[in-house]
Amino acid sequence: MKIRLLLAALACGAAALTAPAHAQNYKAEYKLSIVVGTSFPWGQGAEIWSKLVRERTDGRINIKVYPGTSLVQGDQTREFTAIRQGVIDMAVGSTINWSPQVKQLNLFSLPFLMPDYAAIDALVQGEVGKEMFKHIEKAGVVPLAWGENGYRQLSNSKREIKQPSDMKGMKLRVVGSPLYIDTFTALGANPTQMSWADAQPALASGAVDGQENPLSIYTGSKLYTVGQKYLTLWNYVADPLIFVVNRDVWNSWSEKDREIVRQAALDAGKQEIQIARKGVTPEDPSLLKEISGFGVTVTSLDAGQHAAFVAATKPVYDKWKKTIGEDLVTMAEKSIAARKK
Ligand code: X2X
Repeated sequence: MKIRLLLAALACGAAALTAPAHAQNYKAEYKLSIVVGTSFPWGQGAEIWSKLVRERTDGRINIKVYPGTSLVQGDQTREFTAIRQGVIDMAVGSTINWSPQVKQLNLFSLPFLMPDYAAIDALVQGEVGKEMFKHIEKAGVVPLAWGENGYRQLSNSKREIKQPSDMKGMKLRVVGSPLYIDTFTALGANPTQMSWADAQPALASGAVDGQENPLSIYTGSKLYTVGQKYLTLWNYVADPLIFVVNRDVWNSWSEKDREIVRQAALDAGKQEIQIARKGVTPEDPSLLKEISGFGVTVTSLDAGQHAAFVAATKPVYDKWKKTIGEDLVTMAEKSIAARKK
């Protein structure tokens, strides 16, 4: 009896010694980076993740959301490197912004690869998603879950765009990867790369004629108030979001806390995807109605018009298939062909 009590006391003592030692490695606050504000679906996903982690760890892991990619002065294509280096602890980031460092992420920016939401799901929730996570892991960051920014639609202040020739010479702001420069050059436009922070004043001053972004960002940023009165729905690319943690931060957490953070990311990602699709799907086009209400000309493409855009960008697709990796792109094409609609 005595021995058992003694052993129990020793065990408690050992736990008491290790527990505070571990907690000491925890930071008072973990910095989580996002590009847009917390009112956007993207930002809501980050807030949900933070809240779930705080609750489920009883405050051991306390996350603060930094919108506007402010931890890298708005330079969103430097975000991934900053996460790897530990300037940023965590992020919910777009595949586009991280594609300069992880070239495989350009997959989602291949023009007209993903024809519908089932195709996006088939990629991120399937084999391709797992493969992508291996590449991110290899690049030095811990990926946990997928979210979604969404199908990127084209807006401009000049004229209705129904065919590639309507884009001739149009100055369009694009982000991130040189793949976007190639795509818009192939379409006859005049693309210029800049951060989202710089894009908004450039649209307001008329320095650029147009841009491409998901409708939640178009409406959330009220781009119709800065002359972006023509909107073409062409679903040419969609950018998923990825919930990640810096590797050293990840390793500093207990096994139990890592599991909590991972599960919270999966839960938040699932919710975020639902929020991101609200009002912009064929089943629920309510956001489109709202946009038309602001005097915006909303253009949908018929099959022939769509085919003209696909044909014009086909050389870009073929070129980038090689850069991204033929095996990975073929895996994606097969996953999409086999998707459940
Ligand atoms: O900069 C953009 O266009 C945005 C906000 O959609 C991304 O960060 C990819």
